[in-house]
Amino acid sequence: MRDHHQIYGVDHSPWVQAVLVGLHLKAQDYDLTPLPSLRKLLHSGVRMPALKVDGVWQTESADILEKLGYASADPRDQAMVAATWQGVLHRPDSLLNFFNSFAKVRMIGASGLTRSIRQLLRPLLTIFFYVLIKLALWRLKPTDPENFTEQFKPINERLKSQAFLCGEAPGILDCQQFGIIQCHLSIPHPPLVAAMTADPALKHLHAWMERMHGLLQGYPHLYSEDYFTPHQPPYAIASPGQRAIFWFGVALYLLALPLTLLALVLLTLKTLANR
Ligand SMILES: N[C@@H](CCC(=O)N[C@@H](CS)C(=O)NCC(=O)O)C(=O)O
Repeated sequence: MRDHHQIYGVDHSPWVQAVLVGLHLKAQDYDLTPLPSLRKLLHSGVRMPALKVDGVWQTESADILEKLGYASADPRDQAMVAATWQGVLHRPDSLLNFFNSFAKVRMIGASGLTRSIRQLLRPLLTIFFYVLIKLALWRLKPTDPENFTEQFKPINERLKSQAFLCGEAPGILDCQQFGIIQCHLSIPHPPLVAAMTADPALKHLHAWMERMHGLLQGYPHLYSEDYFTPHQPPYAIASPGQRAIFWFGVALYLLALPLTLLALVLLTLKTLANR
């Protein structure tokens, strides 16, 4: 029997993507909401992904994937995948692009009115994540590598002799690696995208992406749909009306700046307290 899961998260997040890919590969149904419910907010703040398994909130993507039946990975292999995260802090390079890409994330389910109310609340989360990444940049002061190809070479090497990172069938590492690549493509940084999708030095990685594409027919959170074959239908974005509501929300939060700052501090405290 297909299980039906409620999951909170935005599909820009590599960890949310990993869980969604894991669910899709196991043909499990789910509803994804890009706004946490009040209950989830009180439980673990805005940290994503979050999925209730047997009545208990799970907020670690690897734990969620293991609960879904994927075998855990060796820590060295986990590190190999995590090493391909360089470049992710370019997401807020353009403020407008960052907010626009959040505005485009579609809300599904619920009535039109409920969706519109939720859409008005979402800019607050967008501001939260924008500030979070800007703070990380300020604290870590990362510098770009000479090229973005190097970080993918161990993955590419692994895929020379096997179809998937976990062997002959996709496993937890494949979900996580695919999630990181979707994250990179959700707000593209051109040098990173060029390395990842077109550098011939990564041909085994590209062949693996095509295998994953083949398995993920109908997956609605694909940001790589144009880069690899088999091509998939374009990513379905929020309607112009829903995007307008999002931008109206942004204006409201800016007009009520003191209250917005207070809400951001409360969200941060709640999220930190539950880490
Ligand atoms: N180790 C966690 C990482 C989750 C994570 O860092 N999620 C980010 C979004 S990409 C987040 O919610 N950050 C907010 C925070 O941690 O305060 C997992 O694999 O699920």
